[in-house]
Amino acid sequence: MERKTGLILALDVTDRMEAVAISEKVSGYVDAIKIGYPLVLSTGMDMISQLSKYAPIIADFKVADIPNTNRLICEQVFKAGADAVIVQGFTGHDSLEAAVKLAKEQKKDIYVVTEMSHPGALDFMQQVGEGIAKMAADAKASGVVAPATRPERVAEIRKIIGNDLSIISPGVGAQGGSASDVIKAGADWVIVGRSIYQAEDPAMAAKKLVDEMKEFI
Ligand code: O7E
Repeated sequence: MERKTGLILALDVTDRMEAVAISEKVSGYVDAIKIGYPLVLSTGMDMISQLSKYAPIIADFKVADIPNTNRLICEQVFKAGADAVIVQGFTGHDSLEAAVKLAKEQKKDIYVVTEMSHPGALDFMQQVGEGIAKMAADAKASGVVAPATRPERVAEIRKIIGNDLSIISPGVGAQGGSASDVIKAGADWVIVGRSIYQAEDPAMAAKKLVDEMKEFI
């Protein structure tokens, strides 16, 4: 994924027309559009190819299965036109490696969830986040997902993965994180949903975030 703005739209709307209208409005400000269960379950897998004319598509299915099933899922998602798939890391190295191997064969990307951005991530995920980051680096994934709500954790995770992997970071705006703070901490992209798609003017909201990050990118 090429970094021009540092912004990824999380398009968690459930209406096809709305999804297309918002994508059209913000396409000049985003490097990718992340879509997941809310939109795909309500509209269908063809949403991936429909939106791919506006930006590269990151399919957020947080894939978490045995190696063979991970591979089968990723195959279908890439076939549908996605450029990247999000997988969970807690399933371990073999499950991750199956997804990464397939992605490399198809010149696609895998991003691995380390520690999530919501408060409940402190119950279990934070304890294993650093280990997952190390595993993602060893597996040569394209990058990891780390929480914009905790920039200090993003900085820790950056130290573990070095500069070969990217960090994409959700939790800006509605969840309380700051785009410029997390970019300064070491993230390459912020992933933003509600602050853009629920805004009166989604293009203006996206532009504001891009302007805020510009000097740190
Ligand atoms: O809070 P919002 O509306 O800006 O949306 C954030 C998006 O990022 C939403 O799609 C949510 O599912 C996702 N997300 C998190 O909020 N926290 C995480 O830790 C991980 C994700 C995520 O997208 O993981 C894969 C990239």
